[in-house]
Amino acid sequence: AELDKTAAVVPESTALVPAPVDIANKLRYLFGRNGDYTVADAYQGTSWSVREKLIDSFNKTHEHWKKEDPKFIYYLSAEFLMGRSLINTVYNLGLEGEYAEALNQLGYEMEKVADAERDAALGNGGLGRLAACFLDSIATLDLPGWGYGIRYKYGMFKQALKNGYQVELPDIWLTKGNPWELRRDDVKFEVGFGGRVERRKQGNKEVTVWTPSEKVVAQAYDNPIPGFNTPTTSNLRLWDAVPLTEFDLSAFNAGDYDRAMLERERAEGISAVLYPNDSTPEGKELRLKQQYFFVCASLQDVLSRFKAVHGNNFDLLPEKACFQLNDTHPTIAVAELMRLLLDVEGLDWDQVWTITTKCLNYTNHTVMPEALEKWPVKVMAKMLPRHMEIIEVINEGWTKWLGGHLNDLAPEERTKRIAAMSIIHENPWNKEEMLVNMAYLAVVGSSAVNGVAAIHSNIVKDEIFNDFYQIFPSKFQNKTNGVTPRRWLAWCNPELASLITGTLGTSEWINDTEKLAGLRAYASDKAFQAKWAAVKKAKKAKLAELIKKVHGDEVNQNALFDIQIKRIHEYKRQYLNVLSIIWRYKQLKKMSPEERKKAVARVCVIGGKAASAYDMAKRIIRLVTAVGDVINKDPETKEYLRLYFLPDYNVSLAETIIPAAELSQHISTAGTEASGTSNMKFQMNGCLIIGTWDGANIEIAEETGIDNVFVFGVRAEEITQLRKERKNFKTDPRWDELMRDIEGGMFGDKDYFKPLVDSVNNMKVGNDWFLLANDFASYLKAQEDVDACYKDQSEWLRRSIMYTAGSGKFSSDRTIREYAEDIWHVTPSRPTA
Ligand code: NBX
Repeated sequence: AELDKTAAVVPESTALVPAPVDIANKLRYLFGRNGDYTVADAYQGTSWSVREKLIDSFNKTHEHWKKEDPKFIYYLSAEFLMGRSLINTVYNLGLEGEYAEALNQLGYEMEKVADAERDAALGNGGLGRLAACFLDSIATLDLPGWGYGIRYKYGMFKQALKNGYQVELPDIWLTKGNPWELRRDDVKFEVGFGGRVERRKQGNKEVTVWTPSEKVVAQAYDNPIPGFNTPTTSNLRLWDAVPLTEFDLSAFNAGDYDRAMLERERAEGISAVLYPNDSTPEGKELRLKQQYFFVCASLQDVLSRFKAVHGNNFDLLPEKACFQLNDTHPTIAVAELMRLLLDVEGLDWDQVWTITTKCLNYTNHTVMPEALEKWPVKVMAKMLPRHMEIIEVINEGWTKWLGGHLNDLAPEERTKRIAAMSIIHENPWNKEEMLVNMAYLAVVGSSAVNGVAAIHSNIVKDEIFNDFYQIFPSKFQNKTNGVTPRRWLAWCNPELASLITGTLGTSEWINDTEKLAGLRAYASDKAFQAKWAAVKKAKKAKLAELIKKVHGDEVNQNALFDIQIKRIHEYKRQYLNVLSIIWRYKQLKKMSPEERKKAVARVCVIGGKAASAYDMAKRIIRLVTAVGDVINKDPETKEYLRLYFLPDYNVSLAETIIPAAELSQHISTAGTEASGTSNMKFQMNGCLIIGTWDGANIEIAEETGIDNVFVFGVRAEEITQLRKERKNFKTDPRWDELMRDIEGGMFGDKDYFKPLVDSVNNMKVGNDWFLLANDFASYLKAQEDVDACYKDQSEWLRRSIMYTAGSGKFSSDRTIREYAEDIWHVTPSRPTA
């Protein structure tokens, strides 16, 4: 008999089950718990319950997109630094009332429950977090788009302190399961490595066949991304590497268990761990494998969906799909898309090149020359022999075309220019070795190339890729970064959000941050300032609680909370910050108790991870902790100055620190920080900025009012000359004094700090590359200006309000709208609610 199909229709998931019951059900049937819950249980029950609402919304969105078949943007990124999901999901879906109430009924507080979640830390820093903010905006703006990346088993290492030194611990984040992902057992692709390439005759056509010597399977996991205030829920598809066959059964049967396990380990190794380096490429074969692994799976996935709808009409591909390369990490996509269309689909070179370059776009995130990825031809030829061939052919065509294009140059000049622009070139440090310059491959293979802040995009055009810019000026664009105002203001600072909403009479600013400008009218209003100050005070109390928990110290909550949080790097100059703190300490020591009472008290916080192999960065961390150990114990000054290093800086910690900050430091050497994005998060939360004329600081100052920002230091245009002259630079006597203090052991560990002192003083080896000494005096002066301003609380509060009011531009919604219009050419497609 016919089955009654209607009976099999699943009801609207949990829609009819009240949330408290549903949470209890999840705990009972997924975890076998019956009452007597812990907070961790409450988190599990809540998130597995919320997950179902998320999946409903995800399914509706994707049914709609399947029907509409709009053009999609695929954001290819080796990193997505998502942080926690519970609060974000509940708030973005508008379920906060329901779940807060449900948890109350069960005897829990949403905030405490949310704290039980582990961060998804599949990224290093700015680049990875930017990708996460972009996904939030893509979904919120109803743009058909997905992220594609790697489901690392171990994310960014956890940082602990041992006697003040950084130690790295593995981030085992998946042990308790992950309610925010869906394994797609029907979405798997083979990815090959190594082997050989042959030409074969097929009829009257010659075809190329690549036979890899090693194969693994990419298994898809979907991570639904809820938009805010919209029915759209988008997707982040992450790939896990698994062996082709569960076991080599013949080996297993023969009792050769080691060999049976080997393939599994080799495969799983590919997606096992995130490389913890945020500025220098690893150069390891496994890293190249990771890059190819996720790019290959992602492109196959997109092409298979395309073919299901459009068959072999590949000329249509650029109208249906475009890919954004998040820095050079996914650049092998240029060769892989070529390979798939040439060898698998059988199209011809010219057609494939046109399609490929129309589909791809590249974002550069750094100006550091050492950060630009280059892979030895040897390594690539061995691991990806067909791709190496394709890159060689691309480069032949490119250099030949260049030759024609540059034919009015003198012959030697022309040869030089072509060599300088060749995708494959000699290693300048080892003439024997040839390298593939991934950035050049990305520039040549893309339609658009962009930097991430106005000054950075100019450096991209005028310096890093100037030769290319001269030839293709219209390829180069600027897309100033932004951050999501949901996570970074509304959800992490609900107290400030509700004050803003109450004052503006609408919460529309959460979708339209330009509306924050309405706060300018209240900046000098004493009653409003008092409310604004009360919010800051409450957030400072939370941070003080955290400091107490980590360091056991009570801090003066009336002190100025002064924060620098970001990866530890010489160019970001945490060292300069420490020097000014030491200077402040010494001044306090010289004062009489009466004079001290008039000084502005400060609680300084520094946080950030050092790449495991970055020796100098680790010494900087130790300097922070060593200086803190001395200062924080000094009975004469500890009321007025503290310095704490907060370990394991991550997204969640940032959500606590940023709302509490009154002053934040963005003090990179001018021209080195591509953009910075925490500066935007601080600005949104009414935190004043002390910073150099660098990255997005410049645009933030323009929007906030330049007089409201503490700007110091030399300008980017001066750097080259100043580096040349640094040997003859007359250092400030205060600088010399501080160097003697550190060298003399004022903070102990003098041998360990010696290389730090040398790094900014030993001019014989061309040191102080980041020009700390040059900016030192103007930095101290800017710090005095900070103190003076803080003494006038009304002026300080006025500025603080002006920061939030001026932050409208820095929503990632604005950034994504610009990408969508100028680069991707995708338009919104919203499912019906
Ligand atoms: O990208 C960062 C820049 O330093 C920031 O100025 C910028 O705001 C941010 C977003 O555009 N770059 C960055 O975070 N790079 C990396 O994380 C990175 C990671 C791995 C790697 C090289 C760089 N191999």
